[in-house]
Amino acid sequence: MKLFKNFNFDKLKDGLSKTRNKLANSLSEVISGKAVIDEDILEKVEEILITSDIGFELTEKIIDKSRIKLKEEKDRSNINVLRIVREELLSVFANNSDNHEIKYKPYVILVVGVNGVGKTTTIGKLANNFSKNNLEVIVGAADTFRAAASEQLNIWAERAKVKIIQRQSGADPSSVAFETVNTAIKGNYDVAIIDTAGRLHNKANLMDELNKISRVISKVIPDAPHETLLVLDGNTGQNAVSQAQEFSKVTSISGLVITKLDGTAKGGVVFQICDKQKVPVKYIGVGESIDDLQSFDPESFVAAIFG
Ligand SMILES: Nc1nc2c(ncn2[C@@H]2O[C@H](COP(=O)(O)OP(=O)(O)OP(=O)(O)O)[C@@H](O)[C@H]2O)c(=O)[nH]1
Ligand SMILES: [Mg+2]
Repeated sequence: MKLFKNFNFDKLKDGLSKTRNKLANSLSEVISGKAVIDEDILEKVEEILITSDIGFELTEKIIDKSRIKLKEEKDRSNINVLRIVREELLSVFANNSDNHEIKYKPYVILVVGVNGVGKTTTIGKLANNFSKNNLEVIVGAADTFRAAASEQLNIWAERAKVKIIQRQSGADPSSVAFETVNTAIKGNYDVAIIDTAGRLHNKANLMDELNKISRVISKVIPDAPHETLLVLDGNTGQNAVSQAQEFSKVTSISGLVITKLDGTAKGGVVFQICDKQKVPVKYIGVGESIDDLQSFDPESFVAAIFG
């Protein structure tokens, strides 16, 4: 069974306009009109890449390759450098397989990430997309930490017209997850999505709780959760990079969701995270409304940034 594909290039391009300005347009400005690309220009390119949240290591890789290729090639015109940068950035996603397949029923998705990154909103958007594609969805409010969290998920569940499992705040998050997965089995649901509290990556007890939720789910279905999505706020740049590192140390992340890519100049961070984590980006958030979650497509993402 195929997962949904939600894709709107214009919306993506629109959302990434600040990133495009910072990255691609600045590169063009530095390079265009120059007959020969020399060390001075490469230094400027390097500076633009670093300040575009692509990260030091990835930038060095790109600059080294550019240097080698420029030596090899006779045509040192501006288009070449831009092409190298573009190719190298795209190659970061080489392992970003287009794995949008539901192989199990119920397909259990656990959603994790620090507070405020957009977990609950993403679940609402995911539920809506699945539901629109004729999949029966159930969501579980395992964020029992904050009183309003369950109500917020409930609002999304109503919008997406899907079932929700809720308990009073302070209840054991694992028990909510357990009940959600059990109800999914009994009710013959296709997808179960579990919301979790915005745990701080430096709080060991919260990380333990996350592992406990995972363990409890796998007691009901041995292979579950089939997907553990880490949600990162693209707008936080370097912070998102360190969150990805911290989370992958303690739990096995199968995919990334990068939110708030609308209106940020820090979209370059997606390259850095993917380069460091070797975990595929599955979805990106480009706005606050229910249709603003897109399936991540590397080629289109790069094309949207480079115009
Ligand atoms: N512009 C924009 N805003 C977003 C996006 N995704 C989420 N938001 C907003 O980010 C804020 C936080 O979203 P939540 O879904 O509550 O975040 P959370 O991770 O569940 O937060 P906690 O439950 O506190 O841990 C809300 O105001 C959302 O509307 C996005 O892709 N673009
Ligand atoms: Mg939440």
